[in-house]
Amino acid sequence: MTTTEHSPTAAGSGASASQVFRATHSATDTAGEVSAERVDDVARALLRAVHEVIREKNVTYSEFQAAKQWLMDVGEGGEWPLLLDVFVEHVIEDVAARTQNGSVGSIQGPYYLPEQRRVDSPATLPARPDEKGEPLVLAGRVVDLDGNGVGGAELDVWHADDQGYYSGFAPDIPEGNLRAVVVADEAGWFEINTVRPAPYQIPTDGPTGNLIAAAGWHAWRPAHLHLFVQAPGYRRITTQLYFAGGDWLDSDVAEATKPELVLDPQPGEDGRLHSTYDFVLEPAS
Ligand code: MBD
Ligand code: FE
Repeated sequence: MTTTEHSPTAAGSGASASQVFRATHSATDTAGEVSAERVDDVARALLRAVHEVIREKNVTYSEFQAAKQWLMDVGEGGEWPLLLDVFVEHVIEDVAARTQNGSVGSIQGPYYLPEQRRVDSPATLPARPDEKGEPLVLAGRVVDLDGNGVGGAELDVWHADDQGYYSGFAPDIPEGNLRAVVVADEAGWFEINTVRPAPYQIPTDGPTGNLIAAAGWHAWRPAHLHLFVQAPGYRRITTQLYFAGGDWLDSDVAEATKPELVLDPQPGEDGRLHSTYDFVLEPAS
């Protein structure tokens, strides 16, 4: 998968995100086994909601044509994954959370890349020799619902750098940078050494950024770490961790923060920021 050679544009990161999505989700994965009844029910409700907005807001022909143009641009810019993950995924996650008993989750977003380097805990995420950003140590334990350690649990971690850019979706960042599958020890303990990421800004030069600017919104997500936490026999957790006091924490454009997910790292004697977090896995259904 070549995802590194893109210009620093919305089109570059959008094309990468679309390409990765297609490569990691087969058509049958998503659309294969949906009954006509379900499609009828959901698609009809969706269209009804659109019709209702048009009537309520007196949407005009010229606004309709502008919307059509913009939707075409979203597709051509490869921004469907970005747009949907920013504005819709948090509600999908809310619905999924209704049946979840382990740790609190959050959205996946568009920038996960599978098959990263596996590193045993205590682990250091792959980083450039001169990687910018405050050194950060996240340590904790993966446990089951009874509080027993889950040995060998995997923490698939990815996050933006000190400039808010993700490897694979911005130019000049080495493949796999600030991404790894960290393997907890036999008692479920883990330690992850990395750097504190910066907030993320949606590219302002693409259709998603155009909408945000046209509406007078802001384009920022607070700084965050992404994680999948998983072990055989357990339901996988998709989550994010944020930083107390960080910018945009109370106004995430993707509405994906939760109070339980906010870290408050403190400087240790080694000069690095330290934080702890435990993950609770429930059995797979
Ligand atoms: C991100 O980094 C992200 O986490 C989400 C959810 C959407 C866009 C960019
Ligand atoms: Fe992100």
